[in-house]
Amino acid sequence: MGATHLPATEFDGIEMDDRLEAEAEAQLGDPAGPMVQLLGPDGTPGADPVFSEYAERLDAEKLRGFYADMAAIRRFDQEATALQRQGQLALWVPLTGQEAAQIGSGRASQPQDYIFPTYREHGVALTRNVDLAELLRQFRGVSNGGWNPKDTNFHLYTLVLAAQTPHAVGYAMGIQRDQKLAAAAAAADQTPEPKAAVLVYFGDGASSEGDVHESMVFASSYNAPVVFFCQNNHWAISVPTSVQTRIPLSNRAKGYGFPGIRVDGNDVIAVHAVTEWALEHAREGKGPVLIEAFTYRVGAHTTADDPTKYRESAEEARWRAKDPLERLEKYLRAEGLADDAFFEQVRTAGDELAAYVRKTTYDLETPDIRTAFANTYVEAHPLVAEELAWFEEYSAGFADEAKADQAISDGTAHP
Ligand SMILES: Cc1ncc(C[n+]2csc(CCOP(=O)(O)OP(=O)(O)O)c2C)c(N)n1
Ligand SMILES: [Mg+2]
Repeated sequence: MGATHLPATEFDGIEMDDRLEAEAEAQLGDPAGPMVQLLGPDGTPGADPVFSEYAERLDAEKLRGFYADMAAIRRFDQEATALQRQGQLALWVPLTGQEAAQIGSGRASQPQDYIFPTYREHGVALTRNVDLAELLRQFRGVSNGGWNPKDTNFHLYTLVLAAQTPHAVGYAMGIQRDQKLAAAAAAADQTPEPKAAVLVYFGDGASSEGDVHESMVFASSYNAPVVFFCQNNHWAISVPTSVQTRIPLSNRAKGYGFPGIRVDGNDVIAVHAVTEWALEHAREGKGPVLIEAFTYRVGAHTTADDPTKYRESAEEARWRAKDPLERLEKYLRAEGLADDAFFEQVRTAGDELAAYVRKTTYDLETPDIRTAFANTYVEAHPLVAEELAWFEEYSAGFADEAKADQAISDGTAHP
């Protein structure tokens, strides 16, 4: 008997990697519009009839800020990975490679916008002033969330794929209705609130979930002020994007009746321009937009994953050559917008951030287990009370062991 095989899937042989993508698209007869790129991998600026204008608004300070943000979040990512490896976090979800997609889009948002992330949007969290140490609370298992979304308009992480997309559209429809009331108030001579939009993140894998389809139908039907931001990082754990779609994901928007734009997700300037345009479009009442940020997850899916089991290192090397930080550094240096002293200062700030995050993580207190029972229902519930009583009795059975452990650590245990 030969070796057993998994049945072949109908996707076998339809590889839409970088090289073949244009060919495959041409074959399908419905090619995407060109990918928006304003800064090439070698740091050379590009041009675009619509989006160059947005790039021109960026002054040197803004561009240096993008670099500093991307470097800070990459340093944070390294530190969190190390903390997980040292047993200080239960799990970590790295973002390396996706810094431009996240910093560019997050920096395009305004304070009144509301953001729904997945579980990898640490860079967007930085742009919304979420305390990065708080972000680690969930990954250390001491909190179900970690921060108060009302403080920053940055929602809690959602681990159930695509579950945040219907929430985001519902929220956007709420904004739409509030704005109608605000317009009425303005007519009565009160100052109107600034217009807001929703920015919702999801991955190439999540794009296959029914939730995304339903959300896009609702968003289109109601002309909701929402920007769908898909980070196509080429992998959904071990499943390549070619299994999720046979056409560029941005093309799907056409079927729903709103604009879809593919942008180079490793080009922070282009991502910022496209997202700024899309958020303006949504805030002005022109309806939803889908952005596909074409990027790459350089590291593992999570610290529990080993990508060498399912992809070639040559593919990783191809994408490392398109690194978002390196290309902006080249541009800043070539244009004389930043010097060695600036890059040194960014490195020092990154190390300080890492030290802060490490110390704060060590200091996080383990919550009293009773809070988990107390937070189950708003009011006391007899079944929960019964379960707590059982749990306390069960835990009391370990009291002697706990005492013995304490004595060992105090050095007062007798041999
Ligand atoms: C509804 C649901 N199904 C499956 C999973 C398990 N899961 C977690 S992450 C992931 C892959 C997601 O890939 P993608 O949407 O491309 O996002 P990425 O992790 O690449 O950022 C899967 C299948 C889940 N969390 N939720
Ligand atoms: Mg993915």
